[in-house]
Formats: sequence, C-alpha cells, structure tokens
Amino acid sequence: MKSGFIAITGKANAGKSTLVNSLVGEKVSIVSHKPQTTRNKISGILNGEKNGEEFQAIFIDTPGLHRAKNALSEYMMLEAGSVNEGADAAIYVLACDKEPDKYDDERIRALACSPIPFILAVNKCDVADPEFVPQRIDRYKDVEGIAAIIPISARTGKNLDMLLDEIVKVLPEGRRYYDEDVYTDKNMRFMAAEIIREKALYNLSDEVPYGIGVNINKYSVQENGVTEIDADVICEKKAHKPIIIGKGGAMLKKIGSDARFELEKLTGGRVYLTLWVRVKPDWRDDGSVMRMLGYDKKNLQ
Ligand SMILES: Nc1nc2c(ncn2[C@@H]2O[C@H](COP(=O)(O)OP(=O)(O)OP(=O)(O)O)[C@@H](O)[C@H]2O)c(=O)[nH]1
Ligand SMILES: [Mg+2]
Repeated sequence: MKSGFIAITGKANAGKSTLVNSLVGEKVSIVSHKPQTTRNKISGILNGEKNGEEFQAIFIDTPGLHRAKNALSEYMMLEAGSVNEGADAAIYVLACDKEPDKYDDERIRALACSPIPFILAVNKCDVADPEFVPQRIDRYKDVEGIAAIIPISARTGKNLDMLLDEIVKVLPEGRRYYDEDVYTDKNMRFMAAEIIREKALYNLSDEVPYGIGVNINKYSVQENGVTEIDADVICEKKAHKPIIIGKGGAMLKKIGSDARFELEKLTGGRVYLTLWVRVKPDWRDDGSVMRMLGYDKKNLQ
C-alpha cells in the first residue's frame, strides 16, 4: 500500500484546517475567520483506495505562518517550521482571493527546492475573482520542483478529488501507521479544549479571542454515558473577563452551549460542560501557563 505524512503549510487564514477537515471528512481541526486559529500540529488521517491500491494519507495541519509577536506565536512558528522534517510530501495552501506576496513566493520556492514532492493548492476559488485563479497559476507555473498546481475550494470541495489523486501519486510505498478507525492523533481532552476555543473565537470580537486559552480541568465519562467536562477559559487581561462572561453571563452561556452541542455530536452522548473564566495576565509570554495549556517547546517533535 501507499502511505505517508503530508505537511500542510501556508499563511494564517489560507484555509489549511478547512482543507484537512474536507479531505479527511471529519472535523479534525478547528476553523475560524480569524487568523492564527491553529496553534499546534494536528494530524488528520484518511484511508482509501486509488487505482486498485490502498493508501493511508496523514495530513499534518499546522499554525499559519505569521510574524511572531509573543512566546505563543514563537511556539506556533516552531511547530509550523518543523513540519517538513520527516514528511513525505508537502502542500502549500495559497488563498487566491488576495495577491500573493514576497513571503508566499519565498515559501513556495523553498518548498519547490526541497527533496520531498510538493503540491501547490490555490484555495478559495469559490469566492475569488475568476481572473485571479489563472493569474496565481501563471505566477508559479514555471517554478521548477512543483509536482502540481491545483485550484481548489476547501470549503465547497471543488477539485479535492484531483488534489487527492496528486497526493496519492507522490506518496511512497509504506505501511499503515494508524488503525483504520482513527482519524486524528489527538485525544478527546485536546479536542474538547479546541472546540471550546473555537466557539470563543466565533462569538467574541476584537482582540479578546487571540488571548484565549482553554484548560480542561476534568474530563470524565460517567457510568450512565454522560461526559462531564470542567474547563477554564483563560484570558490575558482583566478587562477581558467581563466581556467573556457577558451581560448576565449570556456570552459564556452562548460559548458553552455552542461547544456542548458540538461535543455531544463528537461523543455521541450527553455532555455536562462547566466553564470558568480565569485571568492570567499576559500569559502568551508566560512559560508556565503556556506549558499548562500544552504549548511547550519541549514537546516539539
Ligand atoms: N470561501 C471560502 N472560504 C474558505 C475556504 N477555505 C477556508 N475558508 C475560510 O477561511 C477562513 C480560515 O480558514 P481556516 O481553515 O481556519 O484557515 P487556516 O489556514 O487553518 O488558518 P490558521 O489556523 O489561522 O492558520 C475560515 O473562515 C474558512 O471558512 C474556501 O475554499 N472558500
Ligand atoms: Mg488552521
């Protein structure tokens, strides 16, 4: 069979997590309209068959590339930067609704020179001006070392089959790394924290969501099948706490009920979710809080 690890990189907000979720057909990674949503490397695993041969593709979603402004984003950039090591192939996701910049050019050229096969996915074709798609393809078509340039829409699924064909084509012969029923390398505690963070990102505006971390204090499945989750929503400024709680607790309630709805889908049973808001001043530069939340440089693989 064919199998391997495919590194997915690109600038923040390009649609990397949406792409991994669409390819795998499961919600592996949280998505939001705000840049810098993904903070860790997360594997999404797809098993299938192409041209009579079985394959296992392990897509590694990464934090979007951006200029680091604090210890958390330095951690995120180290996570993203290390993804090509040990990968069998790489995909760069370029959102075609915006003009590519020097940074995209540099990354794409560097990946084209790397020893692993490299595919350029030109994303968000469903919303971009129709002229933009051929323009982006033209910009990179003569760069040597690009196995394929494919215009896609991670959101609508357009051309994802074509992209998958190219991916499987470049995967090496190998073994099955994960059991067939596994679709991510992350555990339920991690998924629960991410889902709560996604709902906070979605419901809160301005600067507040960027400084949010979620710590699961308790995750237990009772004998009656109910999952009990107790979590801290951590913010970095005292002034953010009343915003997260909202008038009469309405905002926290909304974040909690949105998260519970999705967690119940994920666990397939009832979920009792309790959320607390805690202030950890400027935690994005505080090593001990970052370690508690799992953003630990020591864990970088
Ligand atoms: N219209 C459209 N929107 C898309 C597409 N792919 C992603 N998006 C949207 O773009 C936004 C960012 O998507 P994400 O998947 O979170 O992007 P990302 O590259 O993982 O972002 P970071 O984790 O912050 O680096 C979300 O609002 C998505 O719904 C697409 O193909 N078409
Ligand atoms: Mg992401």
